[in-house]
Amino acid sequence: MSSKNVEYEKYATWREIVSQPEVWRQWLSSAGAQGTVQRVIQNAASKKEFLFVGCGTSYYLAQAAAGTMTLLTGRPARALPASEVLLYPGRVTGVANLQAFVISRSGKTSEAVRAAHVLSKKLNCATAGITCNTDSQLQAECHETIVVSPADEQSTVMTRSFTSMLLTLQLVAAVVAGNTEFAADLMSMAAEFAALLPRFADKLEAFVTRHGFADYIFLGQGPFHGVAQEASLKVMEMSCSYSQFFHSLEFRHGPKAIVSEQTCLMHFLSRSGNGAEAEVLGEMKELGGVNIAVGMEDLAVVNRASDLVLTFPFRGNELALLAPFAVAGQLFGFFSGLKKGWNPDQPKNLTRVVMLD
Ligand code: F1P
Repeated sequence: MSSKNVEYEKYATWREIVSQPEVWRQWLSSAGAQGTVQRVIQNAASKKEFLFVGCGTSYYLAQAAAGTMTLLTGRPARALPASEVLLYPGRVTGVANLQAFVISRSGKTSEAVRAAHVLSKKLNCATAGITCNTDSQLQAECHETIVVSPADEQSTVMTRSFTSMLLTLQLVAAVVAGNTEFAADLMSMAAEFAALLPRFADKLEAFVTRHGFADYIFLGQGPFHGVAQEASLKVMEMSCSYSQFFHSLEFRHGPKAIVSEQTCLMHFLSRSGNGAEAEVLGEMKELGGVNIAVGMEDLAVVNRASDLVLTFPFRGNELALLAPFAVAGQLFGFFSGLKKGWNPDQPKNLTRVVMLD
């Protein structure tokens, strides 16, 4: 990282962002042996379907976790905002064979706690919580609750809490699927990303210094769509910018009308869909858009049409890259906010927890 990172150290948000590889490595090295994690895995292994529930960042985390669960286990998994469980409980079906996961960094968000209560106490659904807070109402509503305390944050904006709770749920999915190789991939990813994060930061810092945009687009398919949603929220929360997310190939079907030289598009390129996603990237360049490519392979077609390329060359399961790809969005939001004069530690209009009467 540039010498400027000394200046960034005053921001809790920055310290939390750059701490992620080490927090992941330490947490993942012990999480699997924790009694609560083992009980959650045992309960989940007997279920045929999965439901992941959260609010805001935690809902986008739910999306990425649901995609991972289905792709690893072959069993149906979906994500719902906590508000949907409260307003449309009829959308929760098949509870006898359903394992629900309620995700909340604070474990205090009113909608998340109330949704856990509806799931476990009204619908009699097996409900596991995951939080970063050691003292939360969520735990009282769930049958088991995983507490990822090393990932808790001082900041309002969620960064390492998102990635660490996601990695935990991916570890659960790996063990439920009997996929020990993927569990190992998560560990090796954490080790490899420690060296890459500073490079990502330097490149994004320089890119943001050179450019200013009127609007932002984040594109991803499969579980990477959850990462696109979260990256979009980071830019909104930290830079107060207009930002949207789409499935990569969906963007052609109308929304691309907004693309101009003032539009920045961050493409999360998966290995499974890379060719198709890279075509969209090339077409957006032709429309005048400014492309950031976040991928795992060095592709000439991507390099030619991108204004910034962030590559994590990883030979393991691509799903292990959901967390590090999210970090690209976190850094982009951080630098974009600073450039616009905002303080990432004091995001406009936001509170750390949304508590309702
Ligand atoms: C959920 C959340 C965050 C958002 C803000 C307000 O919090 O919506 O996603 O960034 O901090 O709360 P939680 O339920 O995960 O604690």
